[in-house]
Amino acid sequence: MPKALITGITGQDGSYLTEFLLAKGYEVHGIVRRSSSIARERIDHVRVDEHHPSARLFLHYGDLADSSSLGNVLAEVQPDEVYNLAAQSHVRVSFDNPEYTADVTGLGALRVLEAVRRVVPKSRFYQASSSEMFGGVQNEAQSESTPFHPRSPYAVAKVYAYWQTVNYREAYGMHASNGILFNHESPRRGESFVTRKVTLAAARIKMGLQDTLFLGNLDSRRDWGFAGDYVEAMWMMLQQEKADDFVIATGETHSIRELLDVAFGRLDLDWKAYVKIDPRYFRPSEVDFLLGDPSKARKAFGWTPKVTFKQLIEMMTDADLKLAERELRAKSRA
Ligand code: NAP
Ligand code: G4F
Repeated sequence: MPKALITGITGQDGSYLTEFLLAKGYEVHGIVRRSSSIARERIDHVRVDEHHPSARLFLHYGDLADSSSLGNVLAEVQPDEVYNLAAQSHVRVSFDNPEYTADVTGLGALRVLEAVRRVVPKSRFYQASSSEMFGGVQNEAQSESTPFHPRSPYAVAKVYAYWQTVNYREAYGMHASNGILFNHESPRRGESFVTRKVTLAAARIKMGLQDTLFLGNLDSRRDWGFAGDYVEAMWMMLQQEKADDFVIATGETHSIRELLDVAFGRLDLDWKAYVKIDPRYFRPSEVDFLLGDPSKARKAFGWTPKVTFKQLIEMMTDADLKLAERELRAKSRA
């Protein structure tokens, strides 16, 4: 049975990748960090008693800031594939916590790479690289050959991790690949990213639980896909004979205003009556335009996205409406 180790298993992508790999017959191990309250909702539904003979999902304490924990877990698990998804992944927050972001998102990747090189050098490695690395103003589709121009501490850290991954491939012959993923979302997306913030607010407004939605820049454009489609691309990359770097995107770009149209429109609401601009949500430097060209991945291993932008936002809005209905029921019982 193949074994995979996932850092960031409790995050959006970690949870979808866990489901995907378990369905493929993998034994899945995840690194979780200690926190004062346990936040594992995204994987609770797939967790069974780790001591049960049929268990195939195991969690280990570790942290990307702690090399010893990474080496110890790798030595214990001996994985065939390592997916490095852990990060301080919020761009706005990276301006407030630049050094921490550099440590976890940048150096953290180096710590995982170095532990893999020392402990399980034959293991295949996936680095969660980001379209934020392209950053600076461009008006055409971004591909593997587009130069990087990072515009936040987060993006700078991701560029560092990207090049460390390339370097470990070239210097040590490791099977190490970068997935340069454009924004991908789902009902499990963190509530402070713009898609989820919008779909949750639209649903709560519909249920009378909220009356205003404060947002920042409505003019930026993103290439938004569905996280469930994107984790398949991560796995496909590691099944290639040769490691390489691939853009994963839909090839379509949409503005925040279009996102608002679809989410509020789904609930027969006009967003203009509820949205207010709050300067706190603007960034010191913005990435105005992201549009990915995924043709290299399509040619190399046949990956294409299945869920459209409209389907994605409607899926998220419907899921958040259920949550809002539950919240309202709980309130009226209290
Ligand atoms: P996410 O939901 O924010 O999940 C991040 C994960 O990293 C969580 O499991 C978190 O654990 C863990 N983590 C944070 N700091 C850690 C540390 N010091 N040690 C160990 N684990 C730590 O992010 P996501 O959307 O799933 O994204 C997955 C990866 O892809 C990230 O590296 C992100 O930067 C990158 N990426 C995401 C997108 C996107 O659109 N989603 C696009 C391109 C690249 P807790 O649960 O304990 O917080
Ligand atoms: O949803 P966002 O916070 O995502 P962002 O900054 O594009 O980063 C996400 O995607 C990256 C891939 O390109 C990942 F690497 C990264 O880890 C993360 O998952 O913001 C999207 C856009 C920005 O232009 C932002 O300025 O939405 C704009 N926006 C407008 N109002 C807002 C808000 N973003 C947030 N989070 N909150 C607002 O109120």
